Amino acid sequence: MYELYYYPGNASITPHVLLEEIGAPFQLHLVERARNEQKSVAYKKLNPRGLIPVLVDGDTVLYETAAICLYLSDKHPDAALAPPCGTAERGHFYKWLMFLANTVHPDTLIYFYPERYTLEATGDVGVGAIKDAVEERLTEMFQFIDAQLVKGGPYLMGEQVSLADHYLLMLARWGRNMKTPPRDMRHLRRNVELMLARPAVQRALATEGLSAPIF
Ligand SMILES: N[C@@H](CCC(=O)N[C@@H](CS)C(=O)NCC(=O)O)C(=O)O
Repeated sequence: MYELYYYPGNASITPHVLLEEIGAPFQLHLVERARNEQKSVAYKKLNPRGLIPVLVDGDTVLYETAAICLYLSDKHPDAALAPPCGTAERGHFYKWLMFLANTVHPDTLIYFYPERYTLEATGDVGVGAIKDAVEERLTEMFQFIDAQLVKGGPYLMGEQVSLADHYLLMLARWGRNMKTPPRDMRHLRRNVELMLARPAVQRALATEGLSAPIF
């Protein structure tokens, strides 16, 4: 049985949703962030980076959200979470997943933890400036995604939903308190609404106790 170490609404939400999509048995372990459990000696045996999520599959212990998602997708091809290997569609799918995981996701970390991105004691003003700048960058990225969806949506891969859309749902949700939130971008909003309507997504949100406003 899979085991997923999670915290409600954290990056664990995407692997959690995928496990629901797949329908394989899994067990959730709450990581107590209030007690900084992700930095404990025991947890760091699973993820030496001290970050959520971690997936355990027998002897296989994995961290990094995108890696976990691809691993689950590869193990469960029937769930059709990604286009077949060796196709042009697979190439475009990689492009989207890497863009989300390598470019958008790291900027969301700066947005949520701006104080970690300056060595100087810049005080509230400096930290606020970092947050403002990264919010502008994120807005531009979400607008870019919105513009791409105009061309070929409603999903990132066109007519076919993929785990990249699930990853996007997580990131769009995290942007919900921005001055120009993703929900104000028409095509991105449509994408997220379609994802939110999926029973697997609803089950994961309910289990994690996440209620409106979701994004
Ligand atoms: N690149 C990592 C980032 C994971 C990450 O930053 N997780 C956050 C929760 S969304 C976390 O564990 N934060 C706790 C901390 O920084 O101590 C991944 O994709 O798994």
